[in-house]
Amino acid sequence: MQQNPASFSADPGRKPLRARFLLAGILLGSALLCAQAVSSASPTLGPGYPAWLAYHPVSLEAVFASAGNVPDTIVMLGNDALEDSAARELALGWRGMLDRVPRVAVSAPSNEIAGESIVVLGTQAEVRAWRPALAGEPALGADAYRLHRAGNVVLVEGGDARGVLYGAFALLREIAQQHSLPALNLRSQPWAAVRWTNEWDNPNGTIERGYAGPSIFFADGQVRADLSRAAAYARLLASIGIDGCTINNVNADAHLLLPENLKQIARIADVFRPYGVRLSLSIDSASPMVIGGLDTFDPGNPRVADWWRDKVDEIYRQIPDFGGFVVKADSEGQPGPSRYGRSPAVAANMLAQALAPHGGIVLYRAFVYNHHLDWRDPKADRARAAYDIFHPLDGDFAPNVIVQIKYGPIDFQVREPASPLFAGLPHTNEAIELQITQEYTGQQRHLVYLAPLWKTILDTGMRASITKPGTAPPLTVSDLVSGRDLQNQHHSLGGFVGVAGVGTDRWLGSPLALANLYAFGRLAWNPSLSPAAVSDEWTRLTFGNDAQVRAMVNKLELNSWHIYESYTGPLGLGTLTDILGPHFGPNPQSAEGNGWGQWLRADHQGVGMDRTVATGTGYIGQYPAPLARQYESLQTCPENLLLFLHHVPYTYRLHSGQTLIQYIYDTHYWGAQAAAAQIPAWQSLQGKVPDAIYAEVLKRLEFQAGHAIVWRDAITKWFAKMSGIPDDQHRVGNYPHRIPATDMTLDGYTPVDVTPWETASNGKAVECTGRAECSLSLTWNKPDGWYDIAVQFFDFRNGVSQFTLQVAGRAADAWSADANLPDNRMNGNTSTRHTIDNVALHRGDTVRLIGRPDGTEPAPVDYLEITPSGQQK
Ligand code: GCV
Repeated sequence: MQQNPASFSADPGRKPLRARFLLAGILLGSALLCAQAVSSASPTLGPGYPAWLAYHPVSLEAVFASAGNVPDTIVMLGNDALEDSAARELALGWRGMLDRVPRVAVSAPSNEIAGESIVVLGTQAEVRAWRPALAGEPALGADAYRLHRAGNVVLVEGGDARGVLYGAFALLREIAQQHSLPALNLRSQPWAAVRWTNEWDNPNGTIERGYAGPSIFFADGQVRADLSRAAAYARLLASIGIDGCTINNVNADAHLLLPENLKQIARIADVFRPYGVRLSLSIDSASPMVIGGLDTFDPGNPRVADWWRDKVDEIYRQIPDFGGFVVKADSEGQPGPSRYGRSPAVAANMLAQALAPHGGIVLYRAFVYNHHLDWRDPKADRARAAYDIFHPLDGDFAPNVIVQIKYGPIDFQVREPASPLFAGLPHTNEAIELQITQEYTGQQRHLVYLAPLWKTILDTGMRASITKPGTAPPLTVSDLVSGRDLQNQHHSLGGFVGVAGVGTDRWLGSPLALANLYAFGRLAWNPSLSPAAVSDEWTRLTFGNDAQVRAMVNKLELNSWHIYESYTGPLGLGTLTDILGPHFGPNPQSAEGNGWGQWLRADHQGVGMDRTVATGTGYIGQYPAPLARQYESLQTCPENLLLFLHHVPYTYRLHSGQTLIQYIYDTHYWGAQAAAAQIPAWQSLQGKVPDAIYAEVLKRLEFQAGHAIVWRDAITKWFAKMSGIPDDQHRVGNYPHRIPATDMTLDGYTPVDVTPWETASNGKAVECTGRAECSLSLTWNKPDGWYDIAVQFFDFRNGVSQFTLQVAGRAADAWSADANLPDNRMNGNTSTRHTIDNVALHRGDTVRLIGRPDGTEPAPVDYLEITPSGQQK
């Protein structure tokens, strides 16, 4: 039964409710407008891209047993903005999934609803007041919800109004997955109190480590006039239980705290509020000097404390539900309390004191380290820093301070062990910092579903329980960040922070990367969920319930981290990317010989940091004894962390019997092949997923397959040179189908050296400068046949060079170097592959590549690879 919105009217007998009922009508009207926007946007990737809130049609019978049972009325027991959002969301879901337009009513006396199927939304207190017998026992806590079916009532009951909103999203999730509702009875509460994203947005609209376009909050030094995307983002966050968002870069601009800017920032808080998302700010700890006119920012100075107290009071006048501060201090050039010989605890507590009267908190980041370490010192170790600095302060932090700890001791690498600091703060609130934006994991150009990586950390058993020593499994990282202490009691605080980096380009740019934002929220809510379950949920919500789509998308997501790890950094060595540049392409040498401390310690005999207690930096000794014992010994150290913890000879035999060096070669070849195999896997879904999403994902997977070859070749060549040990399958450095550009006949192109050498054939490529057009050519002198021609060129961020490939004088293909990759030099960040399949070549044909430079991009080319069609590359 389809209701016409125009027929909404209040019950004439219940006049006092009329105004509220009309309000509901207006709300529903806006919900419907929104619904239209969502449904027309869903097949596209435009501004209204709905991500997992796509609300695809479902089978009414599967969900409600029969179409007649579908509730057509949503009753709000309360009068709260969050409950309004819940009702609006249900209306959207009903429209998209059930093709119904539900009536929204603001009260539900029992005589009005007798016999009618209804959804009732209310807090536990409201449900008790309405129908005491329906209220759940035991009491629901903050943000918790209960979904319950009793006769004709589908109850969405919240511990508070936010819980009602979360319950509404949970109900929609159930429906979207076609779970049967008649026996609905589900309670859920968040694992940890703090579930925030950190956005690293700058006032000028850029985003540090963001890979999806400009900021949704700021442009040109101002808060955006149009905050509709910020509101839509809050809705996405609420749908996965995220309750806080820090809107600016941890490398913070103090000027955001100026009164005129706070007024504007309050507008963002206003659009977050209906979704229960509290706004917070990253701060520059030197603000009292930078914008406050003081001559010090010493946290021990009462004038500084007064300045912060006044500033915090001012913030709360503008933003009454302000969440608090995130602090990056004494880190990577940011000022901090060390300037005055003060500890992080002194700095954090001074801020905490200002925030406490308002209920605000401080998330003080443990990412504090010296980036001018002496790399010649074999005992120096950046991985030790967080524990060395923060462990001695355990117990010194105020109750509204949380120490925010990156998941690993270095920096969001493709694999790291859990930071030992999680176990080192038994008397301090802790949060784990995960990274949703793929800084070191392919920048959304490579498919990497991060939930399996995060789970390795969250599930790491860190500390034995004191109440049941030796009997219970050790407390895991997820236990510790939930606020459980050694006595297994809860601290008041703890949680999850996800560095999201969403931008205007459909949130994360890559449609499949959105599984990471979704997974972050779901794991922050319930870290015992499996990555597979979360992927499946996300897939069904995003693409619907088609079995083939589910199976394939899940397979792609779940295999992706392993594939990426295989062709980047092996066995815990780190991502092996360009750490002095954009952290994207291969450049292992960049990690060595500088003060940043991401050293590989590779030499001609072996590789890996010796972090043992016996002979190394002693880092392993920061772990609790059982874990330290396991990590210390080569025999028991998990092999996937081997090179993080030990310096190992290339000839060392892994448990499989394979040598370390051969393992590195083999996994890199396997990884590149597996990346290529993702393309036909995705192609099998053509016509089954929206065309625009299909095309966008295909484009990214094709890029990834080419870049995986760049990675494979660079890393294997680098290790072959370093170790002097050849690949026993003769693949490394031996590319029989490749013709380096420098070996071809050049017309206008000139050879240049490429740095690092391993990212181009023989360390050289060709560039076209001072001419509008250059070309390189060869005469085909192999048998006639069908061939795939891969052109390896460099695609800079600036400039759009044009390429044309001609065979025997006829154009075989033409393309633009328009990928906007994160560098303007020839190297592993920009090396790109364009493949033309099934080209007929005859002996004697001229194969010519014409390049037309654009601006500072000189149409650079590395090589052509001409392979019999169908043969592995
Ligand atoms: C915001 C890494 C990133 C930086 C980031 C820093 C941090 O070093 O590369 O861009 O700065 O981590 O987390 O503070």
